[in-house]
Amino acid sequence: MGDRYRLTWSTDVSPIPFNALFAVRTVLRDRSGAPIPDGSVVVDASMPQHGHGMPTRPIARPGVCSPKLEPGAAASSTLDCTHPDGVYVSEGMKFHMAGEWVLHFVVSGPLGPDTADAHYTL
Ligand SMILES: [Cu+2]
Repeated sequence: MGDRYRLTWSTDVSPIPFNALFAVRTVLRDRSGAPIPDGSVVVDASMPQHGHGMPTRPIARPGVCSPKLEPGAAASSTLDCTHPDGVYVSEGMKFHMAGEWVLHFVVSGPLGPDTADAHYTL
């Protein structure tokens, strides 16, 4: 991670299961520790020693959404989504091989874009 954000992550199943779906929960904060609810976190993973990724494509949950109503306009189809407490969840992760994995986090938010990698050995 660059120096724009603080990122912590955990999984819904621990340790990460072999060849089974799991979700990653990321908490995004600024450097002072305040949660950032209005960013985005995209998670992917790969095995650097094998040159391949996961067999699945994870999906980032939109967070908590409500219709965005603009003054004077009819109901809009636009949704206004937020991530209370800076919590972002990506579902559909799967590590189908034992070995070294790297989780890739691509962050955007009010402080600009950033990325982070985290190593995990299954
Ligand atoms: Cu592999």
